Parts: sequence; structure tokens; C-alpha cells
Amino acid sequence: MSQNFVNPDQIRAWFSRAMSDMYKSEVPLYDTLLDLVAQVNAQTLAAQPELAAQLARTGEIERLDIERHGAIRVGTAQELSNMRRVFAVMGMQPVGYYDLSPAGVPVHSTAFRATHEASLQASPFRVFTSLLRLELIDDEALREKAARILAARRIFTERALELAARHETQGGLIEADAREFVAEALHTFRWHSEATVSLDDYQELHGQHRLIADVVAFKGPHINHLTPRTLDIDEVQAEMPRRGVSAKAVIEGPPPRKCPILLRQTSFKALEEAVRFTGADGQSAVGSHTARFGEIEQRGVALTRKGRALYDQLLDLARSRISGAPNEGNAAAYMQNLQDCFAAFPDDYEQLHAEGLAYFRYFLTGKEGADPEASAQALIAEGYIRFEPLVYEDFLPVSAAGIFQSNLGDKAQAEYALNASQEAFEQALGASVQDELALYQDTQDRSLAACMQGLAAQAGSPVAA
Ligand code: OOG
Ligand code: NI
Repeated sequence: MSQNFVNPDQIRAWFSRAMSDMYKSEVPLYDTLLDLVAQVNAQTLAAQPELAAQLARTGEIERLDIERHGAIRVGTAQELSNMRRVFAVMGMQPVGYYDLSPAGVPVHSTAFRATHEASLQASPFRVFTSLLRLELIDDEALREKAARILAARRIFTERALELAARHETQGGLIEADAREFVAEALHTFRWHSEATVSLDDYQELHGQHRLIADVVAFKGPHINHLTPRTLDIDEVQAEMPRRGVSAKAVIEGPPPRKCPILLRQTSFKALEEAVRFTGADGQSAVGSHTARFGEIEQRGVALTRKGRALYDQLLDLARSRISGAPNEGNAAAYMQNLQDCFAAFPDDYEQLHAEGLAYFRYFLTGKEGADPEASAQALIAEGYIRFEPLVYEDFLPVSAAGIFQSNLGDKAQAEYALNASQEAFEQALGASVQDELALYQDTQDRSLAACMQGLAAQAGSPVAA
């Protein structure tokens, strides 16, 4: 291994920054949103010193301003597996499997992200990546046409793939290569106002599902949103209309709480953008497409399997009390249901910890004189070790479906047979996805082990590994 390779965390940080700069120039509303989020975060930290102190202890305060996720949709197995290779250069691994077909969205997805807490701290950039499931299109002729169009396009520059291959064979990239790689990889995510199909073909694809047109009719998987992290999503939601941004009716995820869990998200409507379609004899037609939007999110503590089961159960309950999906018409009633149902979810970190509902990180308090043989539980009770919530780094399928739908038009809801297919997804990806719960567990375990070692060192007796 060469000493001169750039750390993948650094490449990811560069890339995340470059993506944000590109999206600012492509979608000026994103810049407005960044300003709003920065302002609300500063106000929230000033108004809630306990939250500020907690984020300082976990280090999250340092990553807050650079924290964002993006989303893309690819069309073929080859595109997905090359995407995996490209993200690997930046230290991003596929984590989790999300099946969106029950919600009428013909895709399944994963999140590419860093997996170790130290890497997440350096750059928490994540990309929700969906693969179109052409097999869910029942019109055979259209399915074949879409497959043909997709087979003909190349979404990566040759140079980006060359550098990804170099990373694979060398085990890393030197700085000049890494910088070139960032610039080359960025091309894949750009918006192209020229479609690869005729207006007729576009309309046919669109008629089947707007998402299908979005994936198939363009040169590449344009980044469709970039989402900053806010500390108070209700405040941003309330402020958006005052700044001329029309927000989605309902905030996806859990209701507002003292101790935030998982993820809350809201978005604003996609822009209508002019598109030039191909035509016979070099003629072209002008039309439009809505693809790109803005989103914000608030992240809370990651839940264990037990906590997640309770979350899913309460969310189902809240949704069963309205007819259909939450929308403009039932937004207030839905938010009230959510509050009522989630009263059953403990809203106190001590209790979430005691009941094994959430993941935490352990830190030494600095108090001396601990018995290194004592149990972790006793050491916590006696004030040698404290715990802080471990932030959720992933996504939520029901929320993701809500975000997709708000930007596809609420009417565009298809019915698909319920058939999650993680195996088919992993085959297309060329790798298995990592289990997010195992990653949280590892982080939690490492932090406890570090505390125990620290206490043992204080007591002057090294613990056996
Ligand atoms: C992805 C929608 C899901 C999220 O934050 O849950 C998503 C898409 O529209 O491609 O980004
Ligand atoms: Ni998103």
C-alpha cells in the first residue's frame, strides 16, 4: 500500500462539496434552503444549550454543516454495479435494502454511505440509489423499448471508470488521480436538458409511470435532490412558504418529540424544466420534465430491531386511521394521529436505553476510581460512563415512498404485486448490501470497549483483548 493514497473519506468530502456546488448552480432554490437551514440550526443551538452540548459531545456539531444526502435512480444492473465501484473509491458501501414497490414506485434501493463512525464523522455524505424494475412494467413492447434505450447509454465517462479500476488494482488513488476522479464522477450526476428519446417516446414512458420516463429518457442519473440536515424540521417547514417555497403537506416519519428518533423529512415540489427531445431528420421538439426537488431532514437516534418494530407498528396504526396515504386534505388529522399513536413510544433517552429500543455511544465522564471489573451497567449507574444517542444514518421505506410520490404527482400511484427481491437487487449490484443494524451495534460495542479499556488503563491493569 502506497503511503501517498488519499484517504477515501477525503475523496468523499471533496465529492460531496462538488456535488453541492453543482446543485446550487443547477437548482437555485437549494441554495435558499441551505441558508434557511443554517439559520434555523443556529437559532436552535442558541435556544437549546442542552442539545448543543449533546451534539458537541458526540461530535455531530462538527459535521452538521457538511451533512447532506442525495438521491439518484439508475436503469440497469450494469449501471448499478458500476455505481458501486465508483462510490467505493469514496469509501461508500451499499447499506440496507428498500423495496418501494408496495407503495406503487417500481424501484428497489440501497443507500451508499460510509460505515465506520470515524468515517461518518469525516463526511456523512450518503446517496439513496434506486434501480428501476423494468420487470414491473406489464406492457411488453414498452418494456423492451425501455431496455433497448437504456442499453445504449453510458452514464460514466471512460476516465471515471478507468480511475475506479485503478483504485481497485492499486488499493487507492494518489491526489492528482483522486481530484480528477471527483471531476469525472460528477459528470454522471449532472442535469442534461437534452433527452435521448423523442417526445412521443417520452410521453409513452411517462404514461406508464413518470419515474420510468425520468430514468429512461435521459443521458444519465441526474441527482434529483440534495438534502441538508436541520435540527428543527417543524421550524423549517413553517418558514418555507414565507420564503416562497411550497413544501410537501406532511412531514414523513415520526412526530415531533423531545428525543428525536430515526428520521423526519419534508420536501418541496420539483421544478418544471425545459427539455429538448430528439426528432426524425435532426428535428427536435421542446417539452418539459419535472425531476429535481429539494428536501430537508432531521435525524434522531438509531433504533434497535425492537425499537424499529415498535416504530413500524405505531406508524401503521397512525396511517390506518386515515384513508389512503397522507396528503394535503388529511394532513392535520394525520399529524394528530401520529402524535396520539406515538405516545406509546418512550420519549426519554434513559428509558430508550434501559428498554433496548435505541443504540447509543458510550463515553467516559472523567470520574476516577472505577472498579474495572464492574459491569457496564454498574459503571453507568455510578457515573463513570455516560451514553449519548447514536444518530440514524439510513432511510425509511415508507418515508422514501412519500418523498417519491410527492414529486411524482399524487395521482401517479400504480399497484404492484408485493415482491421485495433483495436477492435480485444484490445480483444487479454485484455485492450484498450491509445490514445497518449490525453497523450500529458495532459502533455501540466499540464505544463501550473503548470506555472499558480507558477505565482499565486508569486502574493500571490492562484488560485482556
Ligand atoms: C428518492 C426518494 C427517497 C429519501 O430521502 O427518503 C429519498 C428518489 O426520489 O429518488 O431520497
Ligand atoms: Ni431524500
